[in-house]
Amino acid sequence: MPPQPAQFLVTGGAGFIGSNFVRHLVEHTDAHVTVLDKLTYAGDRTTLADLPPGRVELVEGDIADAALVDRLVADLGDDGVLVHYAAESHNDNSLSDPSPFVQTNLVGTYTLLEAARRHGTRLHHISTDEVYGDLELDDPARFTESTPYNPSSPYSSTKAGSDLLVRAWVRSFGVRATISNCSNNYGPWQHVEKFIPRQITNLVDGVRPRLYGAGANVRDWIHADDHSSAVLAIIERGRIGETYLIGADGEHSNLDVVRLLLRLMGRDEDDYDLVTDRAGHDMRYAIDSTKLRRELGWEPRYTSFEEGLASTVAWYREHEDWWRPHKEQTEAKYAKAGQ
Ligand code: NAD
Ligand code: TDX
Repeated sequence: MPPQPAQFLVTGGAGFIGSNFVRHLVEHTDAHVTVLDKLTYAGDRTTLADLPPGRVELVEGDIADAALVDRLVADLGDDGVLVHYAAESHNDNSLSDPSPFVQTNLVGTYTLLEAARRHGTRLHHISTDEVYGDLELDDPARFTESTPYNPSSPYSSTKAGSDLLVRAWVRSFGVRATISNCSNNYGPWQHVEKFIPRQITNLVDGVRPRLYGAGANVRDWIHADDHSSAVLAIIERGRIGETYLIGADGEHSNLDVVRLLLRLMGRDEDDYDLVTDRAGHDMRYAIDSTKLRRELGWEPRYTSFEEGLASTVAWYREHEDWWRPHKEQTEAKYAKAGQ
């Protein structure tokens, strides 16, 4: 087994999945973690507040700030790893204003790559299955590492562009990077703008869940803890220059998810509203994670979606102080869009 890195720089570590990875590092390694996060509307200092200050340091700043990034990457030293989660991450926002998506997802990633190139730093880039576009509901195929890129939205196209920059920096400049493309994550600490937390917190407030279109679209759900264990496996044992798809065989239609949430929260399963569909709404995502499982021996721990969702509902019930400050403004945005 190769030695574990002693230092990590995690961009976007105050967001949903990045903070999950920081917790995973604190629990499963002895490494010191520096988080670089701009603390946009999606990043919250309180998400990291309970972690030991000797292990985790939060630096507030922008991944597109070349001088700051250069200093932090230089400080990582020879055996440090840069793990890049920071992004504008919400499709609906990318439809109303694409500009921060271009700036953070493309220019920000470029800035990190240039620093990794200058300092010879190992980089892992976090991406999404949305770069592959979408599948028909009855298509027997799932996405693999060789599926052609075909993104649909300003969000997914800027993520696709960031992946291509990483590939080019590996090939042209020898940057030591890996990429992972993961399916839809759920779990604690996810912003209330996203599908599952939005519906849970609506139900806490006595508001009916909101399904776009007919609710037929399918997402492939994975618990964020399983995403984190896969990323650490890739950092520790993955091959440089390779892409790994991360997924846990969790395909469900949005309607099925809403019905399950209604049942788990003691409500009638038909108690939802259909609202204006998302423009260009991808129909279905599905990941074939055979390469990751065979090559690195990774397996998800959450094999029951219902159990994972039930523990997520319990978390949101217990952590209202964390999500409440974001709820009203988020719903006001949706109301404007008829959603
Ligand atoms: P999120 O929106 O919850 O968190 C993003 C974090 O990045 C926030 O803390 C934000 O403050 C920070 N950030 C944004 N712009 C920044 C900038 N310019 N400089 C520094 N920090 C900045 O997102 P998430 O859902 O946790 O997603 C994290 C990563 O995982 C993204 O790269 C996303 O594309 C990818 N991903 C997400 C999912 C999912 O289901 N949520 C699935 C696959 C891949
Ligand atoms: O209120 C809603 N009602 C609804 O039906 C919301 C917010 C969403 N939806 C639908 C749209 C999607 O089909 O639910 C599905 C999931 O929506 P999001 O949570 O917005 O996720 P998605 O667009 O699938 O993208 C997510 O997964 C891939 C993350 O936000 C991305 O960052 C990640 O790359």
